[in-house]
Amino acid sequence: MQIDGARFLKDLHDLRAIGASGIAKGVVRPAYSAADIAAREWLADRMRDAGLDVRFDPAGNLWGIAKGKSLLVGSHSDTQPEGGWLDGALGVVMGLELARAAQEAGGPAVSVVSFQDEEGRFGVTTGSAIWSGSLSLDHADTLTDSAGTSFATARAAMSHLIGDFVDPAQFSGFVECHIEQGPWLDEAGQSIGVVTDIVGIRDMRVTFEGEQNHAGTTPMHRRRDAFQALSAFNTALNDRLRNVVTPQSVWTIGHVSLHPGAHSIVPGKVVFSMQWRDGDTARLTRMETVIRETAADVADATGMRLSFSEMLGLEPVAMDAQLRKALAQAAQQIAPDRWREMQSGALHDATNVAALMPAAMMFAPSINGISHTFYEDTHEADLLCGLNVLAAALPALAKAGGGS
Ligand code: HGY
Ligand code: MN
Ligand code: MN
Repeated sequence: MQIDGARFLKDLHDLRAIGASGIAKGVVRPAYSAADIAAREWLADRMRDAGLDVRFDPAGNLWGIAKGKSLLVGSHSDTQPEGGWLDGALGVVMGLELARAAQEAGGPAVSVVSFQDEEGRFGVTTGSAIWSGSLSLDHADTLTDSAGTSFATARAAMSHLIGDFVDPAQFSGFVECHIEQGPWLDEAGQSIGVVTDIVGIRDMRVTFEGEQNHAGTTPMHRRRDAFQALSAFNTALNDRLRNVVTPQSVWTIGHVSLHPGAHSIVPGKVVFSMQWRDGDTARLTRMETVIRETAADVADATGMRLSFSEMLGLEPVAMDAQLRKALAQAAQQIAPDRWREMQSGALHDATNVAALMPAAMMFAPSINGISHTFYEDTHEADLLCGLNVLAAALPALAKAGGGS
C-alpha cells in the first residue's frame, strides 16, 4: 500500500482554507456554521473521489464507507469558535489518505468519519454521542448553545444533506489520530503518543440571579451584584477543591454571560459555564459535590437565586488493548524511542465510539502544547510520521477487529 504524504498535506491545507481565520493557521468552523457545512461537502467530494460511499446522518456526521467489514478511521472537522487547523481535521484527513491508499491497493477496507459538534457547541462530543446511543436525537434537539440557539435549529441547516444513521456493525474497530493538545510529547522531543485512556468530563451552566440596579446610586452594601457573586464563587471554589483534586484534575469557567452587560448597571444576573475533568469517576463526583455546595453557600451569603442547567458528561474510557498494541508496534518500528504511551486529557469522539466497538487513539505533538487557539500547530515531519505509523499499523489494526 502506497500512502502519499504530499497529497495528505495538500488536503490538510485545502481544508484549512475553508473558514480560515486569517490569523496564523487558525480556523473558525463551529458546528453547523456555513464554513463547517462547506468543509463537510468538500470532504464528501474527496471521499467520493476515493471510491467511498458518502452518507450524512441525522446529526450531521459525515461518513465515507468502504465495502465490506472495514476499519473506521476519523475524528471531527468542526472547530472551536477560535480553533486550530489540526484539531480534528488531522484525524479525518489521515483517515481519508489511508482509505484512498487502501482502495488503490485493493485493501484492507478503511472507512472514514467526520463527527459533528465534537467541540461541544451544544454539549460534549454531540455527534458521536448521538450515534453511539448515549444521547438521543430528541434529547439533543432540546440542547442550546451559549447564544440560545437550539440543536434542532442548528442541524436543520444540513437537512438537504442528511439521511439515515449508519450501522456500526459494519466496522471492525475505530482509530482516531489527533494532535496531543498538551505539552508532553513536544517537551520530550517525541513524535507519537499511543493513548492508554481518555479522561472523563462534566459540564453544565450555573446561574446566579441578584438585583439589577443603577451603578451610580446604589450603595455598595445594598447591592446584589451577580458578578461579585461569581467572583466570590470562583475564589471559594479554587480553595475548596484543593482537598479533593490531584495534579491531573482540571476545572474551567470558560464562558460568562453577564446581564445586561453595561458599564452603568449593577449586573442582576450571570450565567456561566462550569466544566471539570478527571481520569477517575469517583473524583468527578466529589468535585461535583464541592461545586454545587460552594455555589449554594455563595448564593446564600450574597442573596442570589441559584440554578443549575442539566449536567452533561462522559466517563473515563480505556482504549482497546489489541488496537493499542498494533499502534505501539508500528510506532516502535517507524519512530523508535520517539514515542510513548500516555493518557488523553482532552475529550475525543473515541470515548463514545468505544461503547460500540474496539477503539484506540494516536497523538502527534503540539508545538508548545498549544491548542484551542489560532496558534495551534505541529511540525510537518511529525504529521507525516503519524501518517506513516498509522499506515504501518493498518494490517494489524484491520486484523485485530476481523476486518477485510
Ligand atoms: O474539549 C475537548 O477536550 C475537545 O477538544 N473537544
Ligand atoms: Mn479535537
Ligand atoms: Mn478541540
